[in-house]
Amino acid sequence: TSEQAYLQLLKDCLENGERKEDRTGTGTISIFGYQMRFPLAEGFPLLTTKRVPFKLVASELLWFIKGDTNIKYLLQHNNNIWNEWAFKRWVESEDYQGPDMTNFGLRSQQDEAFAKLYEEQLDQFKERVLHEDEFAAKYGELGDVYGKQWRAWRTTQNDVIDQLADVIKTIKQNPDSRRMIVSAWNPEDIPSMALPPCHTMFQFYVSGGKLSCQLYQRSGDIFLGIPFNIASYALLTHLIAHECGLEVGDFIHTLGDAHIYLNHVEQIKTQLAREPRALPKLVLNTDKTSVFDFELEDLKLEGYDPHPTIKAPVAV
Ligand code: DHF
Ligand code: TMP
Repeated sequence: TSEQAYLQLLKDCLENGERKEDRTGTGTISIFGYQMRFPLAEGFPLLTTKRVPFKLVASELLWFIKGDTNIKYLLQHNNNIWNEWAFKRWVESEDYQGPDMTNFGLRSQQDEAFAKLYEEQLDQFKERVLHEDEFAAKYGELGDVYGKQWRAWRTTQNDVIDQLADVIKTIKQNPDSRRMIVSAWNPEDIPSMALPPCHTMFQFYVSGGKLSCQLYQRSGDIFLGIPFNIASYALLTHLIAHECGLEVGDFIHTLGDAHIYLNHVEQIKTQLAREPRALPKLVLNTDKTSVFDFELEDLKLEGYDPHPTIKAPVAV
C-alpha cells in the first residue's frame, strides 16, 4: 500500500540521516529534501502500523478551515495537540505567577517531580482557556498561524485575502491554472506566530477529472507530525475534490528538513517490525457540498484496523 512510502522514509532517515542538533535541545537524525506520493484512490493514507487518531487530524483541519487560531476550539473537541505552544506563551508572559516553567518540555521528561508540577499547571491553563473568555482570547491564541494565513492574509493595503476560497474558485473556473497555491509562510507575520508554519505552502493540480495536491513542508517530525500532516492534506484534498465535482488524484508530500528525534528511535524500530494492513476508506456526508460547511460528524472512516498506539514525547 502507499503506507510503504512512509515506512521507506523511516528506513532512509534511520540509515542515511545525519546527527544534527536542533532548537528544542532533543537532537535529531535528519535528511534534507525528500518526496512521497500517496495515490488517494488506493485508500485513505492514515497509517496502520500505529494508530493515528483520525478525530484529532480532522478537528485540527476543520479548525484551520474555519480560520481559527485559538486552541479553545481544539480543547472543546478534546484535541490537545497544540497545548504546549499556547502554554509556552502563557508561562513566558508577565501575567503568569506560578512556579518556574522554563524549558518545561525537556525538564518534564527528565524530572518526575517537575513533570507533576507541569501537568498541574497545564491542566489549570486548559481549564481557564475553556471557561474564562478573556483569558482564552489572550492566552489561547497561537497568533497569526495557519488559519489566519489561509483565510485572512492581511495585505499592506489592509485588505484581506481568503486564499482558500480563492483557490477553490480557481479549481472550479480555471482548473488548468498553474497558480493554485496557498501559502502559510508570511514573513512579516512570523514574529507573531507561536511556531512558524511547518507546512508552508501547497499547490493543486487538475488533470483527467482528478484533483492532486502537493505540500512543501519545511520541517517534519517524522514520527509524530508527519503522519498527521499526510492524513490532514489527504482529507483537505478529498473535501475540495468533493466540492469541485472531481475525483481524488495524488497527495505529494515534499519535505525540507525531515528528522527523527533521538527519543523516537526505539518507537520507530517497533513500528518498522509491523506489517502494514489495508488502508481505510474515507466516507463524506454528501449532503454537504461546501468545504466550509463540513463538521466533524460529516467525516467518517471505514475499515480502519491499525496496530496499537505507540507513545512518544513531543519536542517543544
Ligand atoms: N512540534 C514537534 N516537535 N513535532 C510535531 O510534530 C509538532 N506538531 C505540532 C506542533 N508542534 C510540533 C502540531 N501537530 C502530535 C501530533 C501532531 C501535532 C502535535 C502533536 C502528537 O503528539 N501526536 C500523538 C498523539 C497525541 C494525542 O493523542 O493527544 C501521536 O501519537 O500521534
Ligand atoms: P522548528 O520550527 O524548529 O522546525 O520546529 C517545529 C517542529 O515541529 C519540527 O520538529 C517539525 C514539527 N512539526 C511537524 O512535523 N508537523 C507540523 O504540522 C508541525 C506544526 C510541526
